[in-house]
Amino acid sequence: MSEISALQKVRSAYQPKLPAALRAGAKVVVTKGNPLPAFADTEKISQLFPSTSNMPDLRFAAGSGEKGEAINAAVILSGGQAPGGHNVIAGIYDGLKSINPNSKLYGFKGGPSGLVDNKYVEITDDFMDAYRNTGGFDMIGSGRTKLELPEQFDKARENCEKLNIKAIIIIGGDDSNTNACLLAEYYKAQNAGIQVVGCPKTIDGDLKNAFVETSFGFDTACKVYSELIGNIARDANSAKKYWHFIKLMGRSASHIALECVLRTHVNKAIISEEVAAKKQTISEIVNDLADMIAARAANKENFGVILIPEGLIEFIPEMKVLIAELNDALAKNAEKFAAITTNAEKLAFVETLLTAESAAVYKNLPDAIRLQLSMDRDPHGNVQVSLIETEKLLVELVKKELAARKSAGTFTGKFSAQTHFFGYEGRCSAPSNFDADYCYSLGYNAAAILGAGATAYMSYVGNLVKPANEWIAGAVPLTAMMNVEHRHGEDKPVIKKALVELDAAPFKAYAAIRADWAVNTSYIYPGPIQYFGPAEVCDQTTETLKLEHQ
Ligand code: FBP
Repeated sequence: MSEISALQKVRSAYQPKLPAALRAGAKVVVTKGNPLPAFADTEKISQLFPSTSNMPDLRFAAGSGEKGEAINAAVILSGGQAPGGHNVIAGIYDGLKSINPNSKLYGFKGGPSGLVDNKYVEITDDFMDAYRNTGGFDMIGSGRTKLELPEQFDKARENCEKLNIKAIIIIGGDDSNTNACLLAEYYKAQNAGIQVVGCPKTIDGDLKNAFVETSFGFDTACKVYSELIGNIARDANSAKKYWHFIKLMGRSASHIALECVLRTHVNKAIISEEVAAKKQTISEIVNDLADMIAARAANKENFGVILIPEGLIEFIPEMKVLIAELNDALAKNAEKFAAITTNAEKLAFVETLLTAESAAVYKNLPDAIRLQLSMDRDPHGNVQVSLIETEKLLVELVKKELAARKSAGTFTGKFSAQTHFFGYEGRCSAPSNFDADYCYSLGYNAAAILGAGATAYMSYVGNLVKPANEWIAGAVPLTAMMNVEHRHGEDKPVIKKALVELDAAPFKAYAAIRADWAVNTSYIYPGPIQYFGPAEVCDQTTETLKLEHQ
């Protein structure tokens, strides 16, 4: 590896903390709980997963340090980057070696496709050491290929057999762990002798449930974004001349926006799930923002910070209908649309394809957004909502609303806005102490699951609001988190994605204080992640986790 930073040099020596159950090695004493059926659609899940449903959860206690059989295992990273992925691999590597020094770990490259295409690297001490406590997924790469077809499973099995691999660990989000479960079921039903274990990854924070407290990466990503938001809030409060509209990553759920507002106390975080629950229209959202801006202007505070979740647009009922109509109409009229040469004609043509209600919504949007909605499509013909510049859309609409109020004499303040999008800035940061410890523990624990001979489990490390030495370790059956959902015209078994719950503690905490934060300048400036220093600065977890579990 080329030159590394001074921080990375020192940080590479950091020894992540493990739960007590794992400190004597990954060969652990296992206690089985009661069989855990799927939390919903129980019968259907039992039918679809005859070999892996209704398994008990497992709790681990420290073993005597005895060794077990050597295990050859494969690891893949799946989906978007999240801080701490390399530490999960380090945990698996050290855990496997603690069971038997002859164990081997193969990293399959570029995500799930690496397993099918047989692209791998054997992980050695030196190779592993270069990536300990670092951010990124560059050690073996990641990808978004879905591993879900029997042909892929057979090919992966063939490739594993060549290397005598008896276990696959999939580090991924809800979809990747759903696919881990399908793979585990397939192999178990075939008696293939390959265990499959999942680890919960995603900065979005939407892989959590009664069994999983949080996905890794959420902690670090939110801390990075909160540092940047705090810096912007301080700039806003210094210059007193801009409203900052900040879009935050998180494809669908608003957990990141909620956590960041709780950390920084900025004026507003729009929560998509609330917008959907209240069936808010885009003009209601814009009016709310304009009211807040006017209220602050009345206090001579013509500045502020607003957080916008990446997935907002799809949670606004009228926009959801519009997007669905556009997807459908443009798929049917792709050739005609492509033949039109000017943007103005394209927009006019699209309008003729929509119902009267959607055409009215479409017409009211700024041209740039109308073009983004009509043009940026993914390979399946769907609009790429994450590319829609919602932050700019809201600025344009708020500007229009305030101009109208100014003409009517009901707004006398100033409105000048800046837009930002924070996403990739947070995904590859060096993991916070929390994520460094949590990820290493998840990986080490995954090795313990393999040592216990289990398959179709997710690595579980819990009690996370307590210091790491009080964390508990175990495993949760993947099928316990599944339900059946209608996706792309079919009923499919999937791990349920966790959206922000409006009756849960994190949202309620925000709802209780937001009227104050909206009007009064109450900013907190969290500053950068600290790796060395007092525990109250370095080892704190997220506000979300604290509120959910204390
Ligand atoms: P995962 O769900 O795979 O963890 O990815 C999440 C995410 O970071 C979202 O927050 C974001 O919308 C998306 O990935 C961006 O994807 P890409 O890396 O393909 O641009």
